[in-house]
Amino acid sequence: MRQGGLIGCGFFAHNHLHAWAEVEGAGIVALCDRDEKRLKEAGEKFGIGRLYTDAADMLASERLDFVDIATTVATHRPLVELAAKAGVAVICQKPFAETLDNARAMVAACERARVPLMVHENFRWQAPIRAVRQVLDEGTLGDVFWGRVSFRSAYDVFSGQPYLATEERFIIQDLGIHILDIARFLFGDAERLSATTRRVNSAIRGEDVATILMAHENGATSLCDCSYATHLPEELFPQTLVEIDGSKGSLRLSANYRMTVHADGWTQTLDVSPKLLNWASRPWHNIQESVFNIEQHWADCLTNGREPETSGADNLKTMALVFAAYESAANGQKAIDVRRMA
Ligand code: NAD
Ligand code: 89V
Repeated sequence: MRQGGLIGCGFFAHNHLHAWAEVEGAGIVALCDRDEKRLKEAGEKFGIGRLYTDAADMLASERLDFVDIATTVATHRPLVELAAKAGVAVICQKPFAETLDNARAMVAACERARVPLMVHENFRWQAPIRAVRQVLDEGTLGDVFWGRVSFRSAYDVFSGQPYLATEERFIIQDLGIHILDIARFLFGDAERLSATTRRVNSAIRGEDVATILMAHENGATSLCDCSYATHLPEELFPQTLVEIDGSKGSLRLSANYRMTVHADGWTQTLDVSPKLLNWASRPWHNIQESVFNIEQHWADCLTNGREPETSGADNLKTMALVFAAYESAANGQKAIDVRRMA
């Protein structure tokens, strides 16, 4: 079994640890958090006794195959570079970096050290999103010319993740990043992008609404829209809805994981709900299952010497969309050529 050390035992890391306990071929043997209370709580909850308040100490004392970095963005670069220097493979949570320069530096550090690097970009690993991708792969819709990836909610994310209310940048950096990555996963890389943003909730610092229009290399147009200021009759957090039109048919991933495919004169509606893993809880179970899926993917990649889907190099392209969206919104929706950025 590949042995991992987890850095950052906060809000979301508990999902990582539940999932690691079920992954085949890899697991967590040591924990690190600079907050001793959180460290001890996680150690007790998951039965892990090798505990460190300093990541360098953990890397020096343990024989690790990989580290799983689940801290917030500001610490990603020093921690990734530390692991690379120690010759240890790295998983890093999203958002990978606060700047493209930092993202490029982390990719370069891992390349120089010849260690695998995966960004924990898990939304594309959600079962409903994989189901949509399978329909595209089967060619049922023909040539895709239009798509929409949408996440609209009024769920209180700030109680579990208070830093989301105080960061200068909010929805694109935290949530839009997933939505943009799904758009790349479904429609391929983008050439041009333009965006608008708004802050509706005056109690937070950053933008909580964003609408992003992209022209993809394959000629498709997509719309990524996300909001934490949208009060709906049914709160759908954390569901991502998808609409796709192709030359032969259309697909709609609608509320409550219902996927409707219409092509060649027939219509089929499927339930593509995620599994409710035994440690998961609604409504987070969709995200929680995707954490297990991406961790299992990492273990399989280490075993087979394959590059992870969301490698550091791949994630530079998603990060480029994030920064392009902020640049466009700050400049009156200016069209940005994203190929020059990644
Ligand atoms: P958090 O603040 O609750 O936890 C972070 C933990 O890291 C804290 O306990 C902190 O003490 C520790 N830490 C920070 N710097 C450290 C260092 N240098 N060494 C050791 N420990 C350190 O944050 P969170 O809500 O758990 O989010 C963590 C990351 O996960 C963020 O980047 C967030 O965007 C991401 N996240 C991802 C998803 C997803 O679905 N992919 C969901 C939620 C959060
Ligand atoms: O997935 C995430 O990154 C979370 C949330 C779904 C709340 O936006 O921060």
